[in-house]
Amino acid sequence: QIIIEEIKNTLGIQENNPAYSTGLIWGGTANKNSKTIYSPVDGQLIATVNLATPEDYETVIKTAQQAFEQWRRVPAPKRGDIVRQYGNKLRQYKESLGKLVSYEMGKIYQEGLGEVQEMIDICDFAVGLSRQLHGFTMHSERPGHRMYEQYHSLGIVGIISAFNFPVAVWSWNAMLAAVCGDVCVWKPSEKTPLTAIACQHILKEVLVENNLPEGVFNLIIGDAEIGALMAADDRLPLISATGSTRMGKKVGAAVGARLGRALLELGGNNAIILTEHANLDIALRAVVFGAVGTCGQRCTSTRRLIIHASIYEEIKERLLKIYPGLPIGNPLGDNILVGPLIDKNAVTGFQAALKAVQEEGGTLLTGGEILSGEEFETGTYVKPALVEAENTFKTVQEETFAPILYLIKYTGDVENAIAIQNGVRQGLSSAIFSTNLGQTEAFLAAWGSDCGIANVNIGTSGAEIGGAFGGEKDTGGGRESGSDAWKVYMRRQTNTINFSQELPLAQGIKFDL
Ligand code: UN1
Repeated sequence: QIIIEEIKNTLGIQENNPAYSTGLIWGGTANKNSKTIYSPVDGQLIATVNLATPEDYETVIKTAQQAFEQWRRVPAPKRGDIVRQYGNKLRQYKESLGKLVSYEMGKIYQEGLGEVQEMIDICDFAVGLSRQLHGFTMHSERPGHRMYEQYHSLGIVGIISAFNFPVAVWSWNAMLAAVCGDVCVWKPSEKTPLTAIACQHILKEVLVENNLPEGVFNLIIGDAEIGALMAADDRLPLISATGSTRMGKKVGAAVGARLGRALLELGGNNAIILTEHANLDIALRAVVFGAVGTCGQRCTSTRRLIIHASIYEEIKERLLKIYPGLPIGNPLGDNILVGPLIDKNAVTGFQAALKAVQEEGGTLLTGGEILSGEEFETGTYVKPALVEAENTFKTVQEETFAPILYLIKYTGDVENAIAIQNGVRQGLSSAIFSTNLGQTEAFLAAWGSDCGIANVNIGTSGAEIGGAFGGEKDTGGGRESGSDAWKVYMRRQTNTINFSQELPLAQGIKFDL
């Protein structure tokens, strides 16, 4: 309760001061269209939120449409200035928002702060970008002609985000969309609506201070029904969705059926390759953080460790020394590395995967237990598991959103390790630890890693915002965040201008009139 009060006060989120269609009742009781939010940290009821109805959805879209007419006329650098102000507010609220992320989602406070830092970083990036929405100019083949291309705002961007990065992934999308002149409608995960509401309230301050309509950034708290409405709605030219491959296939199909644009950031099955030339001290740090950090609930979490046979036993022994002593506990506590899983369903999924992989012939080396006792009454704290397995096992082929690390042995050349790494349906993040240039370059070659992210001597998780983020195959192919990911939020137009007194046709076509 102390945490809730503190968060309420510092973030200024008050009851009956709803963001669009979001009735927030602190500690209140549920009515038929509401959802109670309990913290995975201590099982306390944090708040109750009303879920939007299809009528609420219509209101939100109308509000967004109106705001778009105003917003797309604001010069891009001025839009950047609004994002700059939001970034400054986030600096001000960093600790309290980071704490709320930690309390509502369960990641450790350090990671909660890190998540808000990602938001601040993307704001800074977007501010610079607002003066760099460049197109090319081209030389026309015709005399007295000139060609260029320009990028225009697209419209309403639908953002469907997941519980594990409840605010950062939204901000990657929303801040780029904002400088691009789009308005957005954000449907956060139903599991983590409060962090979203907090972000909306902080944004509202900026919008009010600048006399802009709140409809530039819309929030809708709803269930899968609202997500389906968004995917099928041709008033939303772009849907950016983060979550499971199963969800992404549905969203992608619905958006594709109306020829809309979908930016999908879906499941990963990320591997680290440890060759015989790896610096094992740095490698183990990356492996442990990648596998157990965020309790294995990042889409970039390390799920497979592909180890050269010559160092396999040493790695196994070193991990077996580290795993039993991992600091697991209240993520807001000091020196904790592993917090809880998001809910009991996730715990069931964790245990089911461990059972299944053992039935397939895998060996559970350590972990897998649900912690009990005073600090762990929620039943959401688990011991991260290490499993010896084969890459071809069905369970290993799937993404289980929990801290399970599969140890897979390879022999011979690094090409064999790369084939194992690529031998899954997902293609998000990958890494190699090696000090041998031939091996690292083979990993980065066109015939190397098939993932959207390929790192050398760095783990699979924890990407910086400056690069484009996303992956191939079942990961969905979308790219968000840095580099030129902004282009998907804009429509591209090619302009040919004739300043001569003639009308020559392209390709030299002649005709008489
Ligand atoms: C996600 O899990 O959906 O690279 C995003 C990382 C973070 C983002 C993860 N910067 O691990």
